[in-house]
Amino acid sequence: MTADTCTIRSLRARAVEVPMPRPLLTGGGQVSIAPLVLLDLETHQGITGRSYIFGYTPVTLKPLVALLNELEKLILNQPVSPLTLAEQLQGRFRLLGTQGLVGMAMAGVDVAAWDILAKAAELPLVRLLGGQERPIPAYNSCGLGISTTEHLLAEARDLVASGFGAVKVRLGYPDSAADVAAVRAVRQAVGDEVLIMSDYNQSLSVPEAQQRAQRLDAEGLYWIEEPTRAEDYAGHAQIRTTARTPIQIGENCWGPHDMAKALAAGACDFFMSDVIKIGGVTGWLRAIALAEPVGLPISSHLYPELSAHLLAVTPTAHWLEYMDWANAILDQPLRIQDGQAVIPTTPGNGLSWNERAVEQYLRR
Ligand code: SMN
Ligand code: MG
Repeated sequence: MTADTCTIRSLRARAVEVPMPRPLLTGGGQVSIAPLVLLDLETHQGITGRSYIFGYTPVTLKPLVALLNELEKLILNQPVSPLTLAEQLQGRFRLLGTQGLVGMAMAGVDVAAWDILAKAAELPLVRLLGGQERPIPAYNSCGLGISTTEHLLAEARDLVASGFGAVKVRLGYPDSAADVAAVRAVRQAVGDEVLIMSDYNQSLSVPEAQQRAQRLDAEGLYWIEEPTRAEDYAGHAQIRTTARTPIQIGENCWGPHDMAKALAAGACDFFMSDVIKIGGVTGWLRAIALAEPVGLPISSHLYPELSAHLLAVTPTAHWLEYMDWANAILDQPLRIQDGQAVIPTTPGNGLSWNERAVEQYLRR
């Protein structure tokens, strides 16, 4: 089977609500279930490409499925060429813009299309992209929401028990002293060797962020993520002028174009790419090309299964964000060994559904 013979037969989109093993309160709101849309892009040649979209809130699930059902009509019978599909869909939505759900739906199709190419070539995605399977350092992002110090202590111990060398704590408590107390609880639980990332989920004003970052500088955090509104690149640049701890942003950049603006503004020390918001595999490849010449460390956001392949071909690869939120509906959840993600050697991106679980969590 060669890739150029594949043409699109159908696009199936199903919404599931998967309970999260550890519900998470962030500075930007509560997440207790993973609202996912599962995509199956079928070809006339019998190869099916897969991807999923994290919808953030169940409110997006039905609109995303409806959008994908409309997108199906636009791509039916087309060759599986992610770049051509991207160009066509970008043109189609030029007047509307490709942020938000439209951009996410497009990226979902892109990821599934690349999966088809990899399967047709009988290669894992990482190899199709010219790389090789290698262990990818991962931090455990499964828990440590805003909580009591007792809970943080116990949870942090759990999160490193399986060998993770890094965890992420959510901040944005009512005051700076409580932020510091949360970080200290996690530090007490994990010891000095484990890295602690932190995430404010956009909850502070710029002056408040500057004050809190200054207090946190003494705590040895590995990064402070999204201290203020994601699109306020100037604000993040301002925070960087007084914070010693590196500033991480990027999960809310819509495509490499937003990323270019963030970099031009000097908004961050580290960048984390969300494979769906950045525009799929195609968007990711374009984003990492911006990072390489300036030596900008690239981490991933959500989608650990897919991001492992992509970080393996990222010249400035940094950390994989590990969460187990899709595990329940996956046939082969991503394996973590000694704190590192293990890229599967099966053809494609490694996503396949546990149909019994999908049936159980299906949102009709
Ligand atoms: C996050 C993203 C999506 C849902 C919950 C929390 C957070 C992260 O910003 O970076 O993991
Ligand atoms: Mg974040």
